[in-house]
Amino acid sequence: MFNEPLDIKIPDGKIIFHEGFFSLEESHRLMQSLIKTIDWTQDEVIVYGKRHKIPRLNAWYGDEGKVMKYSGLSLEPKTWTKELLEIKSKIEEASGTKFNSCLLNYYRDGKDGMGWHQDNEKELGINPIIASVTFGETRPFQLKHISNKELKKVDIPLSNGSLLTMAGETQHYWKHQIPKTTKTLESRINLTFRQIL
Ligand SMILES: O=C(O)CCC(=O)C(=O)O
Ligand SMILES: [Mn+2]
Repeated sequence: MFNEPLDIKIPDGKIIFHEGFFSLEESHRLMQSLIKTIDWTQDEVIVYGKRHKIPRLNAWYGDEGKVMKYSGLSLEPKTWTKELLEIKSKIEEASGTKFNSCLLNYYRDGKDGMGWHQDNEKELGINPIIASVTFGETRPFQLKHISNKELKKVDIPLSNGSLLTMAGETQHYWKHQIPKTTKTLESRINLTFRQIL
């Protein structure tokens, strides 16, 4: 039923969605250990001169020296944990791609989210491959084309244990977001593996 990677056809981009990439049992075990072992923080950003806490917890792990610039933040990576290396090696094997960094986001409930953005920081290179793993609650991952208004929004429900890969020109032409909702939701952890040049 699950376990077949699906090519989600979008113009000007490449997206592969693999539902049930991790089994339910693995997903549960990994989510529980990530909650405990990751050094979660709630970063602040400055928008129009005012400080705001971002609406989620986050963490940055990776190879030494791979500094991440993200929404005006400069994050030094923490050292890989056992679970992160386990997840990384599984997705590297499946995708045939190596990753040296991982941004983790912990959406505590529906009030946490992430606004429209592109993962187009210059340290990711021209056409980055970004592998996104979800544990816990299903949240809609929405994409909208930056200039072609004829194209409909794309909405992919990222379920527990799923792996979504963005590649090709996706980061040039599409923005993505995890919308906030007033619905009562359980928590969700997302990991985006990246290759910082
Ligand atoms: O939580 C998600 O699925 C998206 C995360 C994301 O877009 C990011 O970390 O840049
Ligand atoms: Mn992103």
